[in-house]
Amino acid sequence: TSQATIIQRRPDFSTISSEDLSYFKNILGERGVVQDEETLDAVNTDWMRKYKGTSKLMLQPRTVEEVSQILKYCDSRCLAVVPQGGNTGLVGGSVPAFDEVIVSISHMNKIISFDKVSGILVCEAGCILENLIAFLDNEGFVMPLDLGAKGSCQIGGNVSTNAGGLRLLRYGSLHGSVLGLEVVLANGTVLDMLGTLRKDNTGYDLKHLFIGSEGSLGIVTKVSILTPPKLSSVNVCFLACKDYASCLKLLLEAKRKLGEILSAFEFLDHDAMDLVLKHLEGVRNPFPFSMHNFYVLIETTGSSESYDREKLDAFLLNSMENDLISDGVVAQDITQASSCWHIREGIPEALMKAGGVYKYDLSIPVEKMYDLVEEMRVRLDASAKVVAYGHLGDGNLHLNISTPQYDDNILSQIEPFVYEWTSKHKGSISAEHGLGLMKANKIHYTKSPETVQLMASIKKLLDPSGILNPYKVLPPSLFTKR
Ligand code: FAD
Ligand code: 2HG
Ligand code: ZN
Repeated sequence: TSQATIIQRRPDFSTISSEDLSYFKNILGERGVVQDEETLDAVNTDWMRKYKGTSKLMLQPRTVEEVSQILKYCDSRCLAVVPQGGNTGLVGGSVPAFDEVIVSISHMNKIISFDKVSGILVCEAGCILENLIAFLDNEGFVMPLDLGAKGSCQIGGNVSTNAGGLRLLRYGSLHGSVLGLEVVLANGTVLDMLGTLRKDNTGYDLKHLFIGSEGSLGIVTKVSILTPPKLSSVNVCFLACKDYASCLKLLLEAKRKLGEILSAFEFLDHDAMDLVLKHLEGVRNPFPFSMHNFYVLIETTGSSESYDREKLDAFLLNSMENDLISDGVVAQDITQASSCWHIREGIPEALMKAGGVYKYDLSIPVEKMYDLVEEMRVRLDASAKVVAYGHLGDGNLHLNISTPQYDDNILSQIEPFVYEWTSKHKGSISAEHGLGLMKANKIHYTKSPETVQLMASIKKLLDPSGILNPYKVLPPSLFTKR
């Protein structure tokens, strides 16, 4: 992509030698050292097939000691490293920019302990989110985060991107629910911060540095996380709204009337729905006989079926009377509920199938959010489809511009306009996906120069040679040797 071509490989990084390979085989065994072309092709390529590296080596450690030995060695040899989890990241952070060594955490996937009274789960970083969800379901608990990539993404990747997802509205961000981490620093030091306490104000709470640092400060090897109990009563409804203002009024009403049982409030516009219906198999339009401009998915989760249903019915009746919704369905069983969720969660996949896509993951004050979408439609001609959806309840817009193929002309119509607009409205250019390779040079649109400087100092302190996920998160120019 054009983003990737403007950066240069750092000449001070080494390239893999046969001695390096012998060393890695010695500590990991043959099976932990992957060099076959097909596998490398897959792990060099991101989920969107937009970013592609040229790494010749993937390492698959199974223990924290192995991760420590790998990093200590890479640091001494000045070999750059990219930590990789499920490789579902959407900003080019999980694949090499050039020939960095891929350190895959996939084989570190054991559940270590679960305390049924406190709900605290301790596991290795390579556990796939869906497997943790299934494990907890059996114990009568749920993960405090859920996202469309759950079948592949790993908890270590979720922590490293501070993934938000579909339940943040209810359970808050990982900065709240992650209680502890084990992390390996660039020089191989193992930081044991794997606490399981709700309260611990002893000194600086360093784990927060690693939550959302996208593999640039250390490799997360274990996670301790607070999980809420699974509640018996879940309702899902899929509603249609005539305009964006009605969606906002509906959000306010949902917060007031559904209160403590509200567990998700997601929105998509007409173009997002169109795309899903066109590109995903087995999706049914809940309103086949009418066109709507906006759709809202609301989920409630509580402990009393009759009480929750009464609340939801009163909210829906009130919203209809006040003309906030023009149509709606309440899922009658789990199958119907999951087909509502399938529409919402399937949008990224539909976008991928439609051709080229430019993704913007923005936090914007909700009243202004859709103005950007409309302005963008005015800027672009009809060949570019402007698709908007996201976590409205969290003020997070996913603005996606879908094109038949990647086209630098279109890109220049979108950027820097989208970043300038967001910055002007005091928004964030990365609400939940991180900066990765895509936005390392854009951080100043959201963060002040002093803040970026301090981030760079922290990076230099923890990773003096800069081997961990170089070119990502912070502007590469801050780390070029003079
Ligand atoms: P990867 O993609 O492998 O890596 C992501 C970043 O974390 C990279 O920078 C990588 O170097 C680093 N990393 C990974 N593992 C480690 C580790 N153990 N230690 C240190 N660094 C590590 N995001 C949301 O926030 N909300 C959503 O709703 C959401 N929905 C999605 C839906 C789909 C269909 C897809 C494809 C993606 C979605 N995402 C969403 C993007 C999200 O960032 C990732 O899905 C997820 O959190 C990344 O986990 P992963 O294991 O795939 O990490
Ligand atoms: C989602 O909420 C993900 O579906 C992906 O964060 C967003 O595709 C996107 O832009
Ligand atoms: Zn999202």
